[in-house]
Amino acid sequence: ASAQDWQKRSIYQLVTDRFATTDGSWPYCDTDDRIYCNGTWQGIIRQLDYIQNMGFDAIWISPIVANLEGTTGDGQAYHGYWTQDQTALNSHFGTQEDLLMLSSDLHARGMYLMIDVVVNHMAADTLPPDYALFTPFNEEADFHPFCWITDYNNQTNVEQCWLGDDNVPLVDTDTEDDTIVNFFLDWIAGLVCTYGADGVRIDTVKHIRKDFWPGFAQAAGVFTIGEILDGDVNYVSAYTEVLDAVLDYPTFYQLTYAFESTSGSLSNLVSWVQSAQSTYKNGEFMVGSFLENQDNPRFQSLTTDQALVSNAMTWPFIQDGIPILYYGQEQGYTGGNDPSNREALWLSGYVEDKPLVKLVRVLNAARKAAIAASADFLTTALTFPSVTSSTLAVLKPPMLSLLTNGGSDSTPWWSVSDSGFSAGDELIDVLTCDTLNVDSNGGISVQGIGGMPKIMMPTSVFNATYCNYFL
Ligand code: ABC
Ligand code: CA
Repeated sequence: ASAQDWQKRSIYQLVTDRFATTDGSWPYCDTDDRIYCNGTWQGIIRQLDYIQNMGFDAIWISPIVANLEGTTGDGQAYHGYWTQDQTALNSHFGTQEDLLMLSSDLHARGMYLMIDVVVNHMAADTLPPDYALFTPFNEEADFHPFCWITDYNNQTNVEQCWLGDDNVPLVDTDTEDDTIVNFFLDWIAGLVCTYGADGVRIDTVKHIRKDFWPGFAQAAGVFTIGEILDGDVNYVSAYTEVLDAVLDYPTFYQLTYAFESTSGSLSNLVSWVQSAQSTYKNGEFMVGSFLENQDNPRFQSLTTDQALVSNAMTWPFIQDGIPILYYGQEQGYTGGNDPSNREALWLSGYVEDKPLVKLVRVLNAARKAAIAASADFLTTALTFPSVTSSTLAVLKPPMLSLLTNGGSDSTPWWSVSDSGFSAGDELIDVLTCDTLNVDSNGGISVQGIGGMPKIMMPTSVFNATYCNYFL
């Protein structure tokens, strides 16, 4: 599927080992142990209703290829990022038939599959590594000479030295070598074709020279979204030129700072977003927008104020890019830094009758309704018609979202003089089903309760039955 196809989608990100088991059992899983917990591709198939019921129409699964076996000083390779054999599947997650079945079951539901891939490195459990353990490259000369990354301001150091640590060095592939480059072009084409992947999430993009990526993306032949773990818009922006899309790390940081407490800065969030809109190749349209992922502390490890949580969770669904929700966020998981943020989802019981699960469902419904109602929704850049120290209005017609970081004790007022709607239009808050009419000057003024956000849409475009789900 193309970048345009993905723009309409909403992505559920999951760690295969932690999402669901083949037989539906709920094995003990302590994140601190950093070992495999038995989640599988068959388990994902078993829980596709759970994902689809929330309104997601795409999933991003953790890496699928064979990883180093056994227990290292940093635990086991349950997350899938420690490649040992690029040409075999990780048997902990199932067989080739299982993965093919996942792909075809998704497609039968009209859903997309995104596969996570790692080109930058292979993983070893000794230093120096035993190169003979790697497939297909099994010689020292296939990798950059050993040096740890020590200087993130030196791009050559970032690209040609190694990530990881003494326990698990991430042995840096020589992506300057044509034979290796050509292998990866064939490899990604084959992977996408074999497993019917509709998109690819690319790991450690900033650790490989930029001009490697256009050819790789072309060989993939489907939507590519890269991980550039950096908070700086200008740094990330360069990669918007070489891949279809980037994970929106700069906005992620500002979103977190803005809503993790009642004193966060909403105006910083606004200026970062505006800067990305004007700097990225396709503005903010070609980004993956997220509040949580496998590398950062979950939002609820920073605050458990449910109003702040609800406001922050709303953002990815009302902005210009593609929403991504990391599994477990909807169940209110609170894990901190890696490895605590990779809790087993079965421990939640996959309960759907919960506030945040319902919030996600209505957020997806609102976004889908906006896309269906307006041909321009996906190509109209959001604006901020009102910003105060604790309130924010985000306009992306036919959606006007009202956010606040006042917290659950607050009763915010939003006054938006230019709402983007016409005088007299009836708007519905999709989170409460409350309605109001646009005033004679085209503005609205509305008070919130309990610090909760509002998403206002014309009554004519939002099916009010979705509000009932939320109540
Ligand atoms: C393991 C243990 C951890 C332990 C760690 C040292 O080793 O589990 O408990 O703390 C995989 C596993 C991890 C594992 C690692 C290393 O491998 O999932 O559990 O950690 O063995 C991707 C994936 C990630 C994956 C890998 C490796 C890469 O999303 O899940 O990890 O394939 C760098 C990379 C980034 C990578 C990330 C983990 O490390 O760039 O691609 N993620 C700065 C640097 C970043 C750096 C980041 C973290 O620190 O600039 O490049 O990311 O080390 C902002 C700045 C940023 C700054 C952040 C911290 O602050 O703007 O620049 O990032 O304000
Ligand atoms: Ca590298």
